[in-house]
Amino acid sequence: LALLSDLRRALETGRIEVHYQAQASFRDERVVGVEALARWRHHTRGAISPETFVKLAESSGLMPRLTDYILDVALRQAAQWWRSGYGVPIAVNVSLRDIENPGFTELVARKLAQHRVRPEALRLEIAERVLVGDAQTARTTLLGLSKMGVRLSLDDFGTGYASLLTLRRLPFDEIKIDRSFVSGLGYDTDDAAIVRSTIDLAHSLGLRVVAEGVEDPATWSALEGYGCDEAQGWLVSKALPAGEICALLAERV
Ligand code: G
Ligand code: G
Ligand code: MN
Ligand code: NA
Repeated sequence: LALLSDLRRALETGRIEVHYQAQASFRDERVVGVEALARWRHHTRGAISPETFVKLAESSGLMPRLTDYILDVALRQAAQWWRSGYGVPIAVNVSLRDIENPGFTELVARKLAQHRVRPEALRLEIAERVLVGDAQTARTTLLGLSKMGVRLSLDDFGTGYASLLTLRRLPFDEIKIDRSFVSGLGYDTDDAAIVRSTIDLAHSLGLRVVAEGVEDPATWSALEGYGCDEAQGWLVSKALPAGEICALLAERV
């Protein structure tokens, strides 16, 4: 409970930071996107993992506030990068709580207008595991966002139960293969089979594929051979503060 009120205060006083992790194209190794990742350095407890405070926000009703905050920070940053000539689409994680809110599409439209960012420059990531069941409001929200031009990513793919039907019914244009499959590529033949067939399946449905957790050149080569589109992971960059990732953007966009 103390942590919850500290989180609320951190959001009010702007003490949640946003770091950015680059995504690179396999084709030419250029940076083609960044993911915004929330970071919280608690004044006495030190770094609190996003898993902890995202879960806390989710269970306490604070999620809309967190998402609103991250969208503001990330879109302000995106607008600045575009003005500087090295703009790339920026990805923001959202939760089921967000997309179940009937006003969410409108909120995103308002924020894009406020920060003067094109809808195509924003990507929203939704974890696969949250999309079980038939959440009709969530579906309506995703369709509205997609119609507006915002791009949608199915995150942590492989960890949930999204069926082929889900992929067909919802307007995703990208999946992100969870790093638990990617990290074993070098030695686990099952992981290799899963990753290869996931990429083929996604492509045949017209979806682009991002591999998460690419940490070494051998994994990069394997994924390149499977026809994967983009890599995110420590080999490309860690999640870095805006001031540090912009050097990479200036050089590799
Ligand atoms: O890379 P990292 O350890 O920061 O991320 C841990 C988890 O927290 C990931 O599942 C990521 O999607 C989630 N996460 C990080 N930042 C945000 C955020 O701003 N909003 C939401 N909903 N989830 C986030
Ligand atoms: O939103 P998502 O669940 O995809 O969050 C990505 C998580 O993965 C974050 O916690 C991030 O810090 C972490 N991460 C990103 N790249 C790597 C990597 O190459 N290796 C490992 N082990 N973790 C990574
Ligand atoms: Mn993500
Ligand atoms: Na993920």
